[in-house]
Amino acid sequence: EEGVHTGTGTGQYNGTVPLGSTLSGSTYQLVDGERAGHRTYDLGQGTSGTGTLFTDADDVWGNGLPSNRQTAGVDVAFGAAATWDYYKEVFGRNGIRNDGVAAYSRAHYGNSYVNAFWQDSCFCMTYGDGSGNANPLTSLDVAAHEMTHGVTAATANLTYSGESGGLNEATSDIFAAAVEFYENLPADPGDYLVGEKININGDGTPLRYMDKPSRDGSSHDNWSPGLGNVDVHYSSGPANHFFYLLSEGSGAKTVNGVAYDSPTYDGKSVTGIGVQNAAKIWYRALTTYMTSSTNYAGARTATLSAAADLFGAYSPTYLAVADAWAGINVGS
Ligand code: ASN
Ligand code: ZN
Repeated sequence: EEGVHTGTGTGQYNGTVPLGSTLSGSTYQLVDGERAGHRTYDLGQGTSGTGTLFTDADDVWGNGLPSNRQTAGVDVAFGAAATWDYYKEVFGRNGIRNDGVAAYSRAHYGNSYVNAFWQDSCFCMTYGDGSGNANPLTSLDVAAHEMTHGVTAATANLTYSGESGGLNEATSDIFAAAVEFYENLPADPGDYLVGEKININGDGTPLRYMDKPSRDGSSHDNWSPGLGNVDVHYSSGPANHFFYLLSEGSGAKTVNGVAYDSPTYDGKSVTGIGVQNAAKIWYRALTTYMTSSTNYAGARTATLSAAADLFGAYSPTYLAVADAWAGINVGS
């Protein structure tokens, strides 16, 4: 009958997943009736407007291959749904602005466009098809990263330059990892890598590494006085490193089959508290204590305040937060 349905889709990266759809007349639309009506559009290689809403006759979407136009739509619609569910189920957050309103997603932006982006102006996310239009930037971590830019804008509103810009970028990478772990897809289990599915470097390596961000050749591992002059996608490194240390602890470790080896600036060890506890602390810091001008020192005090609220001042978890900041050369 008309209205809310749950279809099935096969994405390029997410595997076969459930998808919220809506039956209108005899056609299913990629409109997620269970999540405030989030809509997924096919830009058809255009770069403006909304193109066409994805529609389908049988509510079975995509085939896992980039040659099928629906495949990218499956991955981005699922990414938006998973991220919506994560914020709602873990934090009680009702949408990006906590106002119950859905954003929308646009796939197939431009030609061989190698990026994805969030815009507050349209309250929407947009995804390129990547090199050769065959490596779309539509993985779960990329979708969660972009959607989290909307959450950051609606909360701390960290200015997108200087140290606050690095913290803004790190916030998107942090919740990208948290969503991946929470969703635990067989096709894309949780990791502390960013963009490991999209082959953006052409050699299968990820875009960013959280255990030791300098593995990408550009990101910084630790805070230093000139960090605010670094591109925000590289000055995010120390905060990503903080989050890894807090989640998993220092040293060598394998998680879901991926090997990490996280050093500390001060040479002292950090004991991990688990990714979802670390994410809870970052979320409370972001939404309660950080402001548009928060820098790394301010992020330290914000997360310590959040940890005190959630776990108790000077609790083992609070002390792990302090140790993880010392591990990236913030505080002592
Ligand atoms: N994909 C990039 C990001 O989310 C787009 C940008 O540079 N803002 O950071
Ligand atoms: Zn970003």
